[in-house]
Amino acid sequence: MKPKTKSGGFGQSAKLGLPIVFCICSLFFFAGFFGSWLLNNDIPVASGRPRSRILASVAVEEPEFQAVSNGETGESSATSISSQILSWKPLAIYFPGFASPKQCEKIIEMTKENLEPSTLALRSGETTENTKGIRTSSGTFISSSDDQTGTLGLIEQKIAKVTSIPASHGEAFNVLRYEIGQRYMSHYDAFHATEYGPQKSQRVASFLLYLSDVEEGGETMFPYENGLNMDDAYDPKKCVGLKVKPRQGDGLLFYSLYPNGTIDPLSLHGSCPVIKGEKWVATKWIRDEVFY
Ligand SMILES: O=C(O)CCC(=O)C(=O)O
Repeated sequence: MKPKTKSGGFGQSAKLGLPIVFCICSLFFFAGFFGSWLLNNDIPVASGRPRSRILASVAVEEPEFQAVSNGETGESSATSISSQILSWKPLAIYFPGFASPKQCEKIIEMTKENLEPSTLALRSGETTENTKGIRTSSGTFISSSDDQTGTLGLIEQKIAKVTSIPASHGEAFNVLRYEIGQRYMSHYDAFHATEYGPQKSQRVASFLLYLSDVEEGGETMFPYENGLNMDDAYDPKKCVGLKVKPRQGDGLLFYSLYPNGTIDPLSLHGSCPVIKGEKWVATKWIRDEVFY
């Protein structure tokens, strides 16, 4: 025997169900529409606080640069390189992530077999003997044309971009290694004519690319930053003033000359002794003329 269908069975409920489904769908549609309108219009909610735009917190969009037409020696695309002014006195600018860890390792790898004790440009009366202890790192010079991997060439171009001084004004890279206790006492990179005699060209700026982290010590220091410590009592061994901790891949640019071409006395700088670990850095000195 077939079970009796109850009155108001499937056929009946289907008739009633359609309007109900329609009402529920409409309700969801209007709720969704109204909700998204609220979110996109920063309408204050019951608490009285404005609602933050959810979309804004999800995606931080990088600005897109529209390149304009370039001259024969220019570049066809626009780029941005992150930087932080560490000091105006002297002018010192920091570039986080200027080179990749892989590039840094490559530079260490290609130079580590050629290191020799670092030397100094001597003033009259100075000898290797009586300047012992001023600069105790070891290092080597390497130019981008000696690097078949192209790593140094890329970095050189990036330095030219951030300094707006052509790569042809740069000396070869001086790759340095500081072991525990090794340092470079405070000094100037620019040459005072009265101390060093006439020069073919002058050093305008220095770019340091940190090739390694250092566990402790090894900071690049600017003892006279903003006029600090500028009395005769300053001992160039003393690690004071603005100190920059080396971080692999980061760059530090500082200017030895003012825009009028005279030496900035506040550009005195040096390397604090390494206390723990090892410091690797590639220095590029940049001249006011093409350097041969
Ligand atoms: O190693 C440093 O942090 C500084 C190097 C330096 O002063 C130089 O190479 O002229």
